[in-house]
Amino acid sequence: MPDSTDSTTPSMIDRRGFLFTAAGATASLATSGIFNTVQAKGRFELPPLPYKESALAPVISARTLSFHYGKHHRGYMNKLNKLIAGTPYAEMPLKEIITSTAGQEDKNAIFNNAAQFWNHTFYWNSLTPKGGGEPPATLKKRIVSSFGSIDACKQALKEAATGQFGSGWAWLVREGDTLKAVNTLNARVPFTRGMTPLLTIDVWEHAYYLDYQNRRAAYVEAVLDKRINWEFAAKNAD
Ligand code: MN3
Repeated sequence: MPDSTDSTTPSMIDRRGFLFTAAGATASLATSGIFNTVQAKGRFELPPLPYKESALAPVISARTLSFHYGKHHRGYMNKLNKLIAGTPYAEMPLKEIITSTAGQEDKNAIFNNAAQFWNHTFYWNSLTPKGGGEPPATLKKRIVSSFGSIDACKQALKEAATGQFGSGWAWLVREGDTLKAVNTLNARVPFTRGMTPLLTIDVWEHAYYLDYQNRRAAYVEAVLDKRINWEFAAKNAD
């Protein structure tokens, strides 16, 4: 499925956003650690999966993960590396490439591949073999204050996921002091709109079609109940 035009309005980078450098030396946000190895010598490299390809089964099969990580994620990275070779983007941190190309028609290809490369790295870390269950206490408190209950938060995430027409992503985000469930189309990211992502669920068909066919809701429910990484979300909420 081709990516389409991104019309996200570019905005400031969240002050607590990713500050990792090309060398991966500076990081103000817990999640930035997961990106530390992705850029070296002007080329991005595929960060290792945080678990084995079979570790999320049966919720997400090894076959799905193998294609999704090995073909899709790698494919976005390869295209990005080709597109930025010999340009000033080759010297930029990934997040800066995304924020500086968002909403620019003539930079669509770079935006889409850079954002998809970032989104997938964030997605792998949003999942964990022993996921689901109760969020850590501090995050739980914030969820309850924003949504009313954990179940209501999961329901909002499910609605964001199933309500996304076509390809995209469902996200738990922090905007100011409030947590929200939002979705984005195709490659788009919440941080170009001043929202801090806490976790994400890929709702492109390639994320679930081998395991669930057209049943996106069943995939999202299983992920939320058994594989969602609340610890990761908690680290990103600060
Ligand atoms: Mn995907």
